[in-house]
Amino acid sequence: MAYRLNTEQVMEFKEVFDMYAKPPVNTLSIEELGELMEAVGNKMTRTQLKNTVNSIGVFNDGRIDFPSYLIIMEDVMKDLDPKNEILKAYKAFCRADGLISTSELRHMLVTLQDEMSEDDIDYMIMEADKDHDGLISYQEFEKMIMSS
Ligand SMILES: [Ca+2]
Repeated sequence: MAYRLNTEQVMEFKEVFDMYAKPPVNTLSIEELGELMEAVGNKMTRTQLKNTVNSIGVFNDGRIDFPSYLIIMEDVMKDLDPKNEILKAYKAFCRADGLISTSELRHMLVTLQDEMSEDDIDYMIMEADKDHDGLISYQEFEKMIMSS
């Protein structure tokens, strides 16, 4: 599922990009991309940066031009997708053993999202708890979110 940036976001990113991509080349090195990402609150490790840049396959002569940068930002913004937010919340809520009880999960979902009724949530959790042990593993949870 591709994330589409809106015009306003593109303009904002262009402004930031121009601050870091200095003339005459007007492109970013991986280091400069790293500084930029940190400045906009998306601090990434060098490995993450390399993986991101390599994964989009637009790594020409080791520098990132504006269209490539936009693809990277789409990728970053995709991680802010509501489903991913819920997955992140799961990781924050779950116990040390990586499990969450169905009642805690129910509470989390009722709090976090307002598209589903409580009945829908109950049904979804019942379906997700494949082994009926009253606990939802991360795998059970991820399947549930991704299929909803
Ligand atoms: Ca279970």
